Amino acid sequence: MAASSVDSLYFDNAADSEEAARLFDETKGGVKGLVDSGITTVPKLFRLSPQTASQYGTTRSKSPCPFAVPVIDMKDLESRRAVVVEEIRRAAAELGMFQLVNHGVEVSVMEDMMAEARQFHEQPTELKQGYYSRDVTQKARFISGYGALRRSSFNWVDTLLMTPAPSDAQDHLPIICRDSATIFIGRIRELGETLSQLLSLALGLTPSTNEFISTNLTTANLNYYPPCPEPEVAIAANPHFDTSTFTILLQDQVGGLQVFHEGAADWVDVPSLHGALVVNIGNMLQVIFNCSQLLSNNKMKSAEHKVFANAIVPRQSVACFFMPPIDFSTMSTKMYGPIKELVSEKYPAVYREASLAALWGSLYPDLEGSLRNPVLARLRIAYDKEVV
Ligand SMILES: O=C(O)CCC(=O)C(=O)O
Repeated sequence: MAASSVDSLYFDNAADSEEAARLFDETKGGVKGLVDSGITTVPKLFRLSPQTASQYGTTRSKSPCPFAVPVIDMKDLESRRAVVVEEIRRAAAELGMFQLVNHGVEVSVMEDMMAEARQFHEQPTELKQGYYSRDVTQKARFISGYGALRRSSFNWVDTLLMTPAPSDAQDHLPIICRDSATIFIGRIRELGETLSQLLSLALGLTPSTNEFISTNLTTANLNYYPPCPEPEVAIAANPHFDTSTFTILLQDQVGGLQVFHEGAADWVDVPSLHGALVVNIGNMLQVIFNCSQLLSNNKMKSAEHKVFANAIVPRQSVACFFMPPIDFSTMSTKMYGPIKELVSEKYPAVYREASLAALWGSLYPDLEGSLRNPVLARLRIAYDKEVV
Protein backbone atom coordinates (compact mmCIF):
# COMPACT_ATOMS: atom_id res chain seq x y z
CA MET A 1 0.00 0.00 0.00
CA ALA A 2 1.43 3.40 -0.96
CA ALA A 3 2.27 5.83 1.83
CA SER A 4 -0.13 8.48 0.59
CA SER A 5 -3.12 6.13 0.57
CA VAL A 6 -2.36 4.96 4.10
CA ASP A 7 -2.19 8.57 5.33
CA SER A 8 -5.26 9.90 3.64
CA LEU A 9 -7.49 6.85 3.83
CA TYR A 10 -6.81 5.77 7.36
CA PHE A 11 -5.98 8.84 9.34
CA ASP A 12 -6.39 12.26 7.87
CA ASN A 13 -9.89 11.72 6.55
CA ALA A 14 -11.34 9.88 9.55
CA ALA A 15 -14.16 11.73 11.30
CA ASP A 16 -12.71 11.14 14.75
CA SER A 17 -10.12 8.99 16.51
CA GLU A 18 -12.59 6.12 16.98
CA GLU A 19 -13.21 6.01 13.26
CA ALA A 20 -9.46 6.28 12.56
CA ALA A 21 -8.83 3.37 14.94
CA ARG A 22 -11.44 1.28 13.15
CA LEU A 23 -9.94 2.04 9.76
CA PHE A 24 -6.47 1.33 11.04
CA ASP A 25 -7.65 -2.02 12.45
CA GLU A 26 -8.99 -2.90 9.01
CA THR A 27 -5.45 -2.85 7.59
CA LYS A 28 -4.56 -5.72 10.02
CA GLY A 29 -0.94 -4.77 9.40
CA GLY A 30 -0.20 -2.97 12.65
CA VAL A 31 2.42 -0.26 13.06
CA LYS A 32 4.91 -2.41 11.15
CA GLY A 33 2.56 -2.32 8.17
CA LEU A 34 2.51 1.49 8.30
CA VAL A 35 6.29 1.72 8.50
CA ASP A 36 6.69 -0.75 5.63
CA SER A 37 4.34 1.41 3.55
CA GLY A 38 6.97 4.15 3.70
CA ILE A 39 5.39 6.75 5.97
CA THR A 40 7.75 9.59 6.91
CA THR A 41 5.57 11.27 9.54
CA VAL A 42 3.61 9.90 12.50
CA PRO A 43 -0.09 9.52 11.57
CA LYS A 44 -2.67 11.37 13.68
CA LEU A 45 -3.85 8.26 15.50
CA PHE A 46 -0.38 7.86 17.06
CA ARG A 47 0.51 11.55 17.36
CA LEU A 48 0.49 12.98 20.89
CA SER A 49 -0.68 16.52 21.54
CA PRO A 50 2.26 18.74 22.57
CA GLN A 51 0.79 18.81 26.09
CA THR A 52 0.59 14.99 26.33
CA ALA A 53 4.06 14.55 24.81
CA SER A 54 5.46 16.81 27.48
CA GLN A 55 3.40 15.15 30.26
CA TYR A 56 4.61 11.66 29.19
CA GLY A 57 8.16 12.80 28.46
CA THR A 58 8.94 11.49 24.97
CA THR A 59 12.62 12.42 25.05
CA ARG A 60 15.29 11.74 27.65
CA SER A 61 15.99 14.50 30.13
CA LYS A 62 19.41 16.14 29.74
CA SER A 63 20.37 15.39 33.35
CA PRO A 64 19.85 11.67 33.91
CA CYS A 65 18.37 10.58 37.22
CA PRO A 66 21.23 9.31 39.44
CA PHE A 67 19.29 6.28 40.75
CA ALA A 68 19.93 2.82 39.32
CA VAL A 69 17.50 -0.08 39.07
CA PRO A 70 18.73 -2.72 41.56
CA VAL A 71 20.24 -5.89 40.07
CA ILE A 72 19.57 -8.96 42.23
CA ASP A 73 21.70 -12.08 41.84
CA MET A 74 19.75 -15.31 42.38
CA LYS A 75 22.86 -17.52 42.25
CA ASP A 76 23.02 -20.08 45.08
CA LEU A 77 19.51 -19.11 46.13
CA GLU A 78 19.19 -21.91 48.69
CA SER A 79 22.15 -20.70 50.74
CA ARG A 80 21.55 -16.96 50.09
CA ARG A 81 17.77 -16.88 50.42
CA ALA A 82 17.65 -14.36 53.30
CA VAL A 83 19.93 -11.93 51.41
CA VAL A 84 17.91 -12.22 48.19
CA VAL A 85 14.61 -11.74 50.07
CA GLU A 86 15.97 -8.59 51.72
CA GLU A 87 17.21 -7.21 48.37
CA ILE A 88 13.81 -7.87 46.79
CA ARG A 89 12.03 -6.24 49.73
CA ARG A 90 14.15 -3.11 49.46
CA ALA A 91 13.91 -2.83 45.67
CA ALA A 92 10.14 -3.41 45.70
CA ALA A 93 9.68 -0.76 48.38
CA GLU A 94 11.90 1.87 46.80
CA LEU A 95 11.14 1.51 43.11
CA GLY A 96 8.74 -1.39 42.58
CA MET A 97 11.18 -2.71 40.00
CA PHE A 98 14.42 -4.72 39.90
CA GLN A 99 16.44 -6.87 37.51
CA LEU A 100 17.21 -10.54 38.18
CA VAL A 101 20.37 -12.30 37.04
CA ASN A 102 21.23 -16.00 37.42
CA HIS A 103 17.51 -16.62 37.64
CA GLY A 104 17.64 -20.04 36.01
CA VAL A 105 16.04 -19.21 32.64
CA GLU A 106 18.71 -20.10 30.09
CA VAL A 107 20.00 -17.38 27.76
CA SER A 108 19.36 -19.71 24.79
CA VAL A 109 15.67 -20.00 25.78
CA MET A 110 15.37 -16.20 25.91
CA GLU A 111 17.24 -15.74 22.63
CA ASP A 112 15.07 -18.31 20.84
CA MET A 113 11.94 -16.55 22.14
CA MET A 114 13.15 -13.18 20.85
CA ALA A 115 14.20 -14.61 17.48
CA GLU A 116 10.87 -16.37 16.83
CA ALA A 117 8.85 -13.39 18.10
CA ARG A 118 10.74 -11.24 15.62
CA GLN A 119 9.95 -13.73 12.85
CA PHE A 120 6.26 -13.44 13.73
CA HIS A 121 6.24 -9.65 13.60
CA GLU A 122 8.48 -9.33 10.54
CA GLN A 123 6.65 -11.83 8.33
CA PRO A 124 4.48 -10.38 5.54
CA THR A 125 1.16 -8.93 6.73
CA GLU A 126 -0.83 -11.54 4.75
CA LEU A 127 0.70 -14.28 6.92
CA LYS A 128 -0.09 -12.71 10.29
CA GLN A 129 -3.32 -10.77 9.67
CA GLY A 130 -5.43 -13.83 10.52
CA TYR A 131 -4.35 -13.25 14.13
CA TYR A 132 -5.29 -9.53 14.16
CA SER A 133 -8.18 -9.18 16.62
CA ARG A 134 -9.61 -7.15 19.50
CA ASP A 135 -11.54 -10.15 20.82
CA VAL A 136 -10.13 -10.49 24.35
CA THR A 137 -11.21 -14.11 24.62
CA GLN A 138 -8.99 -15.18 21.71
CA LYS A 139 -6.00 -17.10 23.13
CA ALA A 140 -3.42 -15.68 20.71
CA ARG A 141 -4.01 -12.43 18.92
CA PHE A 142 -1.99 -9.77 17.20
CA ILE A 143 -2.99 -6.18 17.91
CA SER A 144 -1.82 -2.57 17.76
CA GLY A 145 -3.04 -0.02 20.22
CA TYR A 146 -3.45 -2.73 22.86
CA GLY A 147 -4.79 -1.14 26.05
CA ALA A 148 -5.05 2.23 24.32
CA LEU A 149 -8.67 2.47 23.38
CA ARG A 150 -9.51 4.80 26.24
CA ARG A 151 -6.68 7.15 25.35
CA SER A 152 -6.71 9.64 22.54
CA SER A 153 -3.67 8.17 20.79
CA PHE A 154 -2.21 4.72 20.17
CA ASN A 155 1.17 3.53 21.37
CA TRP A 156 3.80 2.88 18.71
CA VAL A 157 3.83 -0.91 19.14
CA ASP A 158 2.54 -4.17 17.73
CA THR A 159 1.82 -6.96 20.19
CA LEU A 160 1.15 -10.66 19.91
CA LEU A 161 -0.85 -11.39 23.06
CA MET A 162 -0.77 -14.95 24.27
CA THR A 163 -2.96 -16.36 27.01
CA PRO A 164 -0.97 -19.43 27.94
CA ALA A 165 -3.26 -20.98 30.56
CA PRO A 166 -4.72 -23.58 30.45
CA SER A 167 -1.92 -25.65 29.02
CA ASP A 168 -3.83 -26.60 25.84
CA ALA A 169 -3.74 -22.91 24.88
CA GLN A 170 -0.30 -23.56 23.37
CA ASP A 171 -2.07 -25.17 20.41
CA HIS A 172 -3.50 -21.74 19.52
CA LEU A 173 -0.11 -20.03 19.27
CA PRO A 174 1.18 -19.19 15.78
CA ILE A 175 3.35 -22.03 14.52
CA ILE A 176 6.19 -19.63 13.71
CA CYS A 177 6.84 -19.01 17.42
CA ARG A 178 5.01 -21.89 19.11
CA ASP A 179 8.06 -23.99 20.04
CA SER A 180 10.09 -21.20 21.60
CA ALA A 181 7.05 -19.65 23.31
CA THR A 182 6.02 -22.97 24.86
CA ILE A 183 9.50 -23.52 26.32
CA PHE A 184 9.95 -19.88 27.38
CA ILE A 185 6.54 -19.70 29.07
CA GLY A 186 7.24 -22.94 30.94
CA ARG A 187 10.55 -21.60 32.27
CA ILE A 188 9.10 -18.18 33.16
CA ARG A 189 6.24 -19.91 34.94
CA GLU A 190 8.76 -21.78 37.13
CA LEU A 191 10.62 -18.56 37.88
CA GLY A 192 7.29 -16.89 38.71
CA GLU A 193 6.56 -19.59 41.31
CA THR A 194 9.94 -19.00 42.95
CA LEU A 195 9.45 -15.26 42.80
CA SER A 196 6.02 -15.30 44.39
CA GLN A 197 7.50 -17.25 47.30
CA LEU A 198 10.31 -14.73 47.64
CA LEU A 199 7.86 -11.82 47.45
CA SER A 200 5.71 -13.45 50.14
CA LEU A 201 8.73 -13.84 52.39
CA ALA A 202 9.69 -10.24 51.68
CA LEU A 203 6.24 -9.20 52.90
CA GLY A 204 6.73 -11.24 56.06
CA LEU A 205 4.25 -13.93 55.03
CA THR A 206 4.65 -17.67 54.81
CA PRO A 207 5.00 -18.73 51.16
CA SER A 208 1.83 -20.83 51.42
CA THR A 209 -0.07 -17.53 51.46
CA ASN A 210 0.27 -17.65 47.70
CA GLU A 211 -2.66 -20.04 47.62
CA PHE A 212 -4.79 -17.02 48.39
CA ILE A 213 -3.76 -15.10 45.34
CA SER A 214 -3.37 -18.12 43.03
CA THR A 215 -0.90 -16.09 41.04
CA ASN A 216 -0.12 -17.59 37.68
CA LEU A 217 1.24 -16.52 34.34
CA THR A 218 -1.96 -15.40 32.65
CA THR A 219 -0.74 -13.38 29.66
CA ALA A 220 2.50 -13.05 27.73
CA ASN A 221 2.84 -10.11 25.35
CA LEU A 222 5.37 -10.30 22.53
CA ASN A 223 5.96 -6.58 21.89
CA TYR A 224 7.55 -5.25 18.71
CA TYR A 225 8.27 -1.52 18.43
CA PRO A 226 9.06 -0.57 14.82
CA PRO A 227 11.38 2.40 14.18
CA CYS A 228 9.37 5.62 14.42
CA PRO A 229 9.86 8.49 11.94
CA GLU A 230 9.21 11.17 14.61
CA PRO A 231 9.92 9.63 18.02
CA GLU A 232 9.42 12.92 19.88
CA VAL A 233 5.69 13.07 18.97
CA ALA A 234 4.85 9.42 19.76
CA ILE A 235 5.38 7.01 22.65
CA ALA A 236 6.17 3.29 22.43
CA ALA A 237 4.45 2.53 25.76
CA ASN A 238 2.73 5.36 27.61
CA PRO A 239 3.42 5.75 31.35
CA HIS A 240 1.36 3.03 33.06
CA PHE A 241 1.08 0.65 36.00
CA ASP A 242 0.53 -3.03 35.30
CA THR A 243 -2.69 -4.63 36.52
CA SER A 244 -0.75 -7.74 37.44
CA THR A 245 0.46 -8.96 40.81
CA PHE A 246 3.92 -8.78 39.24
CA THR A 247 5.36 -8.82 35.73
CA ILE A 248 8.52 -10.54 34.43
CA LEU A 249 9.91 -8.75 31.39
CA LEU A 250 12.50 -9.79 28.86
CA GLN A 251 13.88 -6.86 26.86
CA ASP A 252 16.39 -6.82 24.02
CA GLN A 253 19.56 -4.72 23.90
CA VAL A 254 17.99 -1.60 22.31
CA GLY A 255 16.88 0.18 25.49
CA GLY A 256 14.14 2.76 25.99
CA LEU A 257 12.39 1.44 29.12
CA GLN A 258 12.18 3.79 32.10
CA VAL A 259 10.63 3.54 35.57
CA PHE A 260 9.41 6.43 37.71
CA HIS A 261 11.30 6.97 40.96
CA GLU A 262 8.88 8.59 43.39
CA GLY A 263 11.54 9.77 45.82
CA ALA A 264 13.51 11.50 43.07
CA ALA A 265 10.32 12.50 41.20
CA ASP A 266 12.14 11.49 38.02
CA TRP A 267 12.40 8.71 35.44
CA VAL A 268 15.19 6.16 35.72
CA ASP A 269 16.59 4.16 32.78
CA VAL A 270 16.17 0.39 32.97
CA PRO A 271 19.34 -0.65 31.14
CA SER A 272 19.45 -3.79 29.01
CA LEU A 273 21.61 -6.35 30.78
CA HIS A 274 22.48 -9.46 28.83
CA GLY A 275 20.71 -12.46 30.35
CA ALA A 276 18.74 -10.39 32.88
CA LEU A 277 14.98 -10.32 33.42
CA VAL A 278 13.18 -7.23 34.72
CA VAL A 279 10.54 -7.63 37.45
CA ASN A 280 7.99 -4.99 38.29
CA ILE A 281 5.30 -4.90 40.94
CA GLY A 282 1.71 -4.39 39.69
CA ASN A 283 -1.44 -2.83 41.12
CA MET A 284 -2.92 -6.23 42.06
CA LEU A 285 -0.12 -6.85 44.55
CA GLN A 286 -0.73 -3.53 46.24
CA VAL A 287 -4.43 -4.37 46.65
CA ILE A 288 -4.13 -8.01 47.70
CA PHE A 289 -1.18 -7.56 50.00
CA ASN A 290 -2.73 -4.49 51.63
CA CYS A 291 0.28 -2.44 50.62
CA SER A 292 0.39 1.27 50.73
CA GLN A 293 3.31 3.42 51.50
CA LEU A 294 1.88 4.64 54.76
CA LEU A 295 0.05 1.64 56.15
CA SER A 296 2.49 -1.09 55.22
CA ASN A 297 5.65 0.72 56.09
CA ASN A 298 6.71 1.23 52.51
CA LYS A 299 6.41 -2.48 51.87
CA MET A 300 5.95 -2.55 48.11
CA LYS A 301 4.74 -0.28 45.38
CA SER A 302 3.41 -0.67 41.91
CA ALA A 303 5.97 0.61 39.39
CA GLU A 304 5.00 3.20 36.80
CA HIS A 305 6.96 2.65 33.61
CA LYS A 306 7.10 3.79 29.98
CA VAL A 307 9.05 3.11 26.79
CA PHE A 308 10.46 5.69 24.36
CA ALA A 309 9.98 5.27 20.64
CA ASN A 310 13.22 5.39 18.63
CA ALA A 311 13.95 6.29 15.03
CA ILE A 312 16.74 3.83 14.30
CA VAL A 313 15.99 0.18 15.04
CA PRO A 314 13.05 -2.01 16.04
CA ARG A 315 12.87 -2.88 19.74
CA GLN A 316 11.43 -6.06 21.24
CA SER A 317 10.26 -7.17 24.65
CA VAL A 318 8.25 -10.00 26.14
CA ALA A 319 6.09 -9.03 29.13
CA CYS A 320 4.76 -11.92 31.24
CA PHE A 321 1.94 -10.94 33.57
CA PHE A 322 1.26 -12.92 36.74
CA MET A 323 -2.17 -12.57 38.30
CA PRO A 324 -5.13 -14.62 39.44
CA PRO A 325 -6.60 -16.56 36.51
CA ILE A 326 -8.74 -14.33 34.28
CA ASP A 327 -12.31 -15.48 33.75
CA PHE A 328 -13.84 -12.97 31.36
CA SER A 329 -17.38 -13.96 32.38
CA THR A 330 -16.74 -12.78 35.96
CA MET A 331 -14.40 -9.91 35.23
CA SER A 332 -16.77 -7.30 36.59
CA THR A 333 -18.23 -9.35 39.41
CA LYS A 334 -15.47 -11.43 41.04
CA MET A 335 -13.84 -9.29 43.69
CA TYR A 336 -10.23 -9.25 44.85
CA GLY A 337 -9.23 -7.69 48.14
CA PRO A 338 -6.56 -7.86 50.80
CA ILE A 339 -5.64 -11.26 52.19
CA LYS A 340 -7.68 -11.53 55.37
CA GLU A 341 -4.72 -12.28 57.64
CA LEU A 342 -3.18 -8.98 56.59
CA VAL A 343 -6.11 -6.91 57.80
CA SER A 344 -6.46 -5.94 61.44
CA GLU A 345 -7.54 -2.98 63.51
CA LYS A 346 -4.01 -1.66 63.39
CA TYR A 347 -3.68 -2.35 59.67
CA PRO A 348 -7.15 -1.82 58.17
CA ALA A 349 -7.78 -2.46 54.49
CA VAL A 350 -6.04 0.12 52.33
CA TYR A 351 -8.13 -0.37 49.19
CA ARG A 352 -11.69 -1.38 48.52
CA GLU A 353 -12.15 -4.83 47.01
CA ALA A 354 -11.95 -4.59 43.24
CA SER A 355 -12.87 -6.64 40.22
CA LEU A 356 -10.36 -7.19 37.43
CA ALA A 357 -12.38 -4.76 35.32
CA ALA A 358 -11.93 -2.11 38.00
CA LEU A 359 -8.22 -2.84 38.27
CA TRP A 360 -7.94 -2.49 34.52
CA GLY A 361 -9.60 0.87 34.84
CA SER A 362 -12.28 -0.14 32.38
CA LEU A 363 -15.05 0.66 34.86
CA TYR A 364 -13.87 4.23 35.16
CA PRO A 365 -14.26 6.28 32.01
CA ASP A 366 -12.67 9.39 33.51
CA LEU A 367 -9.38 8.09 34.83
CA GLU A 368 -6.97 10.14 32.76
CA GLY A 369 -5.55 13.22 34.36
CA SER A 370 -2.75 14.30 36.56
CA LEU A 371 -3.00 11.57 39.22
CA ARG A 372 -0.04 9.20 39.05
CA ASN A 373 -1.95 5.98 39.78
CA PRO A 374 -5.59 6.89 39.14
CA VAL A 375 -6.91 3.33 39.49
CA LEU A 376 -5.50 2.83 42.98
CA ALA A 377 -6.41 6.40 43.94
CA ARG A 378 -10.02 5.54 43.05
CA LEU A 379 -9.96 2.35 45.13
CA ARG A 380 -8.26 3.82 48.16
CA ILE A 381 -10.33 3.86 51.36
CA ALA A 382 -10.45 7.19 53.12
CA TYR A 383 -10.08 7.03 56.90
CA ASP A 384 -10.76 9.88 59.30
CA LYS A 385 -7.15 9.72 60.34
CA GLU A 386 -4.30 7.67 58.93
CA VAL A 387 -3.29 4.58 60.90
CA VAL A 388 0.37 3.61 61.07
O1 LIG B 1 8.60 -3.12 26.37
C1 LIG B 1 8.82 -2.89 27.53
O2 LIG B 1 9.97 -2.79 27.99
C2 LIG B 1 7.68 -2.68 28.50
C3 LIG B 1 6.40 -3.29 28.04
C4 LIG B 1 5.25 -2.99 28.93
O3 LIG B 1 5.30 -2.11 29.75
C5 LIG B 1 4.00 -3.76 28.80
O4 LIG B 1 3.89 -4.63 27.90
O5 LIG B 1 3.10 -3.52 29.64
